[in-house]
Amino acid sequence: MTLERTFSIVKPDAVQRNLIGAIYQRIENAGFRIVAAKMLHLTREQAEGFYAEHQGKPFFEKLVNFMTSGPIMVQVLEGENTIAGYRELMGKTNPEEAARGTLRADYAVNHTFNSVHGSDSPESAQREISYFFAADELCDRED
Ligand code: RTP
Ligand code: MG
Repeated sequence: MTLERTFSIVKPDAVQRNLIGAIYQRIENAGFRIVAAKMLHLTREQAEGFYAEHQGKPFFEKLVNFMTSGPIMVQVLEGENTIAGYRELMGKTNPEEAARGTLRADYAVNHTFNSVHGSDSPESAQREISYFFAADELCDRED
């Protein structure tokens, strides 16, 4: 079995509504292991750097304002096929298009306040994990 890691955020709208535990439960029920986690309140600079690929898009300002509006939980998930599998668990960006039973269908408020983030490729997973975590903050969960 090849273990794959992805980077995940519980966004400010979900932290504010006390949904950290519910979302962690769904992540663990889906078979992913949390190997690192912490709570942060992003600065504008951190949010702009994290979402650099979206700079210049019409929703960029709104996204940065949202992501700096309150604390978030950042975590690294490990398991089989974790990048694609966690994207599937999240559902589509816009909750109106997200499949039933996905995190966004169940928890997102709208297209921007959509409760969770997950890396979209191995390259972004690596970049995003190292954006927030040092190598020694990731725990070995192979058991
Ligand atoms: P994420 O990066 O947060 O996992 O979400 P994603 O891949 O599904 O969506 P992406 O296209 O990367 O967009 C990043 C985040 O920007 C906000 N957004 N708002 N039209 C809009 O109002 C709009 N489009 C995107 C969402 O918070 C989205 O997750
Ligand atoms: Mg994305």
